[in-house]
Amino acid sequence: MEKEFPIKQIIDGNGNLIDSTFGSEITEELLKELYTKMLRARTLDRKSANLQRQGRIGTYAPFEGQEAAQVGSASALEKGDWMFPTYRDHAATLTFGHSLSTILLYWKGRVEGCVPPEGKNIFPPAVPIATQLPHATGAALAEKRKGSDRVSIAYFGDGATSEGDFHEGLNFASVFKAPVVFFNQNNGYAISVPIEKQMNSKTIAQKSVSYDIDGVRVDGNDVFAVYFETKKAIEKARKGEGPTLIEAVTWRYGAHTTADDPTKYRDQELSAEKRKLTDPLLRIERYMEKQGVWEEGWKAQVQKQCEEEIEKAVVEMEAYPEADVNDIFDHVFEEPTWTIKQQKEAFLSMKRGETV
Ligand SMILES: Cc1ncc(C[n+]2csc(CCOP(=O)(O)OP(=O)(O)O)c2C)c(N)n1
Repeated sequence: MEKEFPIKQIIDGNGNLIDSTFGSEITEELLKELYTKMLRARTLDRKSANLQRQGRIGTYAPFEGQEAAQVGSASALEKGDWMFPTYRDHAATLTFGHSLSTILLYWKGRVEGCVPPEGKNIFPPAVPIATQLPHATGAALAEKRKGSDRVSIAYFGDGATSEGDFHEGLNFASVFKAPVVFFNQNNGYAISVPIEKQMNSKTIAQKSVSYDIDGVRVDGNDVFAVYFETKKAIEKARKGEGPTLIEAVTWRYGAHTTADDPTKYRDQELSAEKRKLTDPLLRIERYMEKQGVWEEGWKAQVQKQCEEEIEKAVVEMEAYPEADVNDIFDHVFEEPTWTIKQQKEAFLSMKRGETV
């Protein structure tokens, strides 16, 4: 099966161009654009993990290592398309138009963090695993029925492919030829469970065979392989030729979330070793060096801009008016049940410092 789904690569870990099919499309402008987006996302990711440690936001799910998979795929979308992310896909939502402060507000537990900018179809991050796949298929089908050429993309991890919703989403999309791209980030683990302990399938891409849809496997740390393969799948969906399952093989360098300790289940030295050859940002730096277009000064300038932009977003997030605690109780049912009323009363009296 691995032979039938070879990992597609355009630039290898040392920064060599190994597939020249898209050679002329890899312009200096595109290189710098994708690199900047990845650096911006990485800067946000590191800042968010620090903010959590300082108690300024809640639990956070880092994505360092997965920037190429997310930035490459999201860059292939057009305005008006639909994005269905998980809790780990902020590089994708940022690339597709979410603001930095909105992403931070989400991790502060604010409902405002789920609201996309005007005209951008970005769903709130799915925390239940795989539930967003049938949603993505449904939205794609709705667009098809309306006669538009908009498409959906659903993001999910390797663990999600063991859930019923993954299979329902793919089956439905296959039967009704929905214009949807199922974008899997195979980062090797579902929290602490390595992929070998979770499934006997050798690849995620091969799961496309059951639904008779196209399946491809790409190096998820090669931003160009991801970008061009996703573009192909999106164009195919837009033309009415149905769904595709993309498996982007990647690795998360950090913890599952800030509430998790990867040293308990994973060899961290191996992870650090992997970074030397697979880091998606280093790969582009090496490629640019070989092309003679890399300048440390340019990187320092981009890094500085990203940091300033993120610092501004943190100020914006922290200046946000205090949430109304009534909201979490008042929007459950139209008429609150006695249990909700009781919970609300208990919570408010606790806030007043009374013993319950
Ligand atoms: C329906 C459901 N079951 C269990 C969980 C608990 N849970 C949270 S994250 C996670 C692992 C998900 O792994 P994967 O799909 O590979 O995504 P990753 O976190 O690696 O990006 C699980 C089981 C959940 N959130 N939802």
